[in-house]
Amino acid sequence: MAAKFITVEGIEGVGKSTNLTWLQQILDRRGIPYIMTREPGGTALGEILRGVLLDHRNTEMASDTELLLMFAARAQHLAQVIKPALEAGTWVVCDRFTDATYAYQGGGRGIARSRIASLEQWVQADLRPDLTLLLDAPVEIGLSRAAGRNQGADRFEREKAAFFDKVRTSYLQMAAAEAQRYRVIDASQPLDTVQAQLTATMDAFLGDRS
Ligand code: Z5A
Repeated sequence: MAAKFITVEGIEGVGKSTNLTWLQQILDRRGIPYIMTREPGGTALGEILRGVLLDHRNTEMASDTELLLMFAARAQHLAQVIKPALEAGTWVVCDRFTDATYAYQGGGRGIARSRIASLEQWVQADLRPDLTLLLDAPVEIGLSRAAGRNQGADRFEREKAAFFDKVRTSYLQMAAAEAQRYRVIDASQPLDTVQAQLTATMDAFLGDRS
């Protein structure tokens, strides 16, 4: 099986970080070589851009600036980390990727899908994830879990529930439109139930590979 590119998506606080650890254990048990990375970020330069994007003091950032910075970080990430890993036969598990741009900058900020699609084509050419795990839960659950972590809210986390509703709707529309690539996990359930869904989903995806 050629190296696969797996992305994990979902709204704020839905449990991506928690379930990435579980996913890591599943891949370890199968002896699959992989790297875990994230967006925005994943490279030294990308992490600097992440700092700019998340800094709550950058209140004046225009939506187009936000969009272009996401793709600038992504171009670096693809060149420096993602493509070299896949070419070397190493699987890539990425905490968010371009679907987050469609959901947040498209659905949330209202930027036209066609504009995002042209940047996607420019930066990625034909590279797309092989599998996207969408952790889905109502916005109030995600926000209350995130609030429970007791960290200072970043620029996105300061958005209102209505923003995250649009983001969630956008993710669910993409999942329906691209059912081949997407697997929707009901992340509103207790953690052990979510993990069981994830295990079953990965078992089906990985098949006999050991
Ligand atoms: N962004 C964008 O706009 N455009 C783009 O193209 C990209 C990103 C790539 C940073 O992302 C921001 O960048 C993001 C979108 C934007 N902002 N937002 N919102 P991020 O992924 O780094 O940040 P995040 O979405 O805020 O993730 P997070 O805060 O780290 O949340 P999480 O990873 O999904 O959740 P968690 O930390 O695993 O869990 C939250 C808490 O809930 C924690 O205490 C857990 O123990 C608990 N938890 C988890 N699962 C459960 C269950 N099942 N039951 C009960 N409690 C649970």
